This record gives sequence, C-alpha cells and structure tokens, in this order.
Amino acid sequence: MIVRNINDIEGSEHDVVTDNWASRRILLKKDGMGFSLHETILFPGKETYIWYKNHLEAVLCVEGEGEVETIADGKIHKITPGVVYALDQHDKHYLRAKTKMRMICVFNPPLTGREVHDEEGVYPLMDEPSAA
Ligand code: 9YT
Repeated sequence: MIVRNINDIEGSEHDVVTDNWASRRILLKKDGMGFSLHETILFPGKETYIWYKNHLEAVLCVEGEGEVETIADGKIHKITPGVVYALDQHDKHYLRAKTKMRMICVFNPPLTGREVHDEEGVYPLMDEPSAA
C-alpha cells in the first residue's frame, strides 16, 4: 500500500509551480495505479489555456470559485466546491480562477511528474515504465 501526505510533497520535485498554478503530484505513473492524482492550487485572477490532447483529466473543485470555458461551443461553466468537470473529449478550454482555487485532479494516462503545458496548452506523453 502507498500512503503519502501531501505536506511532504510541497517543495519537493513533485511540486510543480508555474505563474498560474501549483500542482502537487501525489500519485504518478511510477506508482503503477494507471492514473495520476494531483492537488492543484490555481492562483487568483489567472487564466490558463489548456488542451490535454494526450490525456483525459477529471477535476473536482474543493475550494474557491472560478470558471471553465469550453472553446468549441463557447460555454462557460461556473466552478465552485463540489463541481467536477471531466475532459472526456480532450476539450480545449480556458480555466479562470476568480479566487484561489483548490482542485483534485486525476489524469489518464498518468503523468510522470514534471509535465508543464507547452505553447499549445498540451502536456507531452512522457515515456517511463510504470511499476506494474
Ligand atoms: C485543473 C488543471 O488542469 N490545472 C492545471 C494543472 C494540472 N491540473 C496539473 O498538472 O496538476
């Protein structure tokens, strides 16, 4: 069994910080679960363009307030604690944090740990054998 405390991840190599967000990567590809699990803090007032071309992501908001705009249809979805959105269509979107937001995120396939968005808003598929 794997038991981890998110407090031990803060400030480690699995705490990835950009101008718009910080992502604590709790479970990763090498853990062999078939998904990765992250806590993401979105910084207030920031907009991020995202396109997970290579991944599926589900996101549960547990704190804060913001919105997601799906670019294909221009729809704006209000995001508050308890709301989940799942990018089942690899949806291109804007993520906007009105306040500081805390999100629990799951990625399939799992991230290896250091991924950040490229200029297309994409995470690359990184090659690393999983533990399983
Ligand atoms: C909600 C979202 O996709 N934010 C960007 C960071 C991502 N969740 C990550 O790498 O943990």
